[in-house]
Amino acid sequence: MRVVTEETLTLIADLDFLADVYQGLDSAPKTLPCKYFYDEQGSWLFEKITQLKEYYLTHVELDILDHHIEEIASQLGPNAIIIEPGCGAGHKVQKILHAIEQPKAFIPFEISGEMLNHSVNRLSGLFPHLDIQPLEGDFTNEEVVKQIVSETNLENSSNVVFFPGSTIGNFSRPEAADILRNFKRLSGSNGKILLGIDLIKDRDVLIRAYDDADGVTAEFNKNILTRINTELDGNFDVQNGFKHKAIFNEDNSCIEMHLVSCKPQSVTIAGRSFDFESMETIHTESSYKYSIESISSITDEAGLALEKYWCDNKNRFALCLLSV
Ligand code: AVJ
Repeated sequence: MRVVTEETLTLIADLDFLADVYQGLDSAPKTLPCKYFYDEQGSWLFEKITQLKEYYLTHVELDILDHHIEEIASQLGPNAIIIEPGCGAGHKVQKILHAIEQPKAFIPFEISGEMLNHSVNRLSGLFPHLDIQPLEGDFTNEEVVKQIVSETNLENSSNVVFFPGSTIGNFSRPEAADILRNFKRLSGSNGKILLGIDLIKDRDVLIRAYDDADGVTAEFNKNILTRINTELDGNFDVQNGFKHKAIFNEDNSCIEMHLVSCKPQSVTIAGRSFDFESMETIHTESSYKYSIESISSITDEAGLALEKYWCDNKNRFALCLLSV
């Protein structure tokens, strides 16, 4: 085995990424963390996914928002501070900011400074009088959130934490409860959380959403290998070496995305090699699906009350209103 040389390491900008990739590929079964999907190309591919007809999640959630916006806005009340952890393109929060009376501030809360800039620029163009206060940090980290809450005095106001898109689905149930506890801290006194969850449904509908006919999701999944090649001096055969696969794990109510090795092969990453058997998989993402019952048991665990929820007429997706 070749050892990783000093020279190789100085070429690698993100050593956390390298450590996570080594750890994931040393595990059995092999895994890679889904947060690494989202470089520039990956974020663009995700935007493309949200426009696919098979990927019902985005358009159904937008429809629910449009349909019930007045009731949602009245539940959230006037003068709220809106906090959005992991802000995306901002199309959803835009609807909330339009509908509520006199939002006091908008706080996009993101780990990537680049994404934050993007979101601040877009929304300040749309809402020139809105006070926008970006926060850079990891909303999954309890210590980070505690520090922010005390430094920014958020604990003394009533805030709305907006977490749409079924992003909560990327976390296991215990992790999801921890994240909701963090959101409870952020929401302050008398605060609210508006949470988007994807509902358990027919297997075929779920699989199609994660394995679309145009192969956009396959490209999105494989992009993590391209990233490893360019950023970590890897040599994955992205085109022909691996195939995208989506399965529905019914026991866990969870969609799993995998990359399946098409042949026995060895791949080198920053000087270390990893062997793959034919058909061996890398588990790249879990996307948990909920029922109203299963989400309310998690909100209970986090000390939050599920006050109300809004669904589409086919019960595909739900927006849940939680209160402290
Ligand atoms: C951004 C986590 C909500 O799980 O549906 C889309 C990511 N993965 N297609 C999801 C994703 C494949 C998405 N989330």
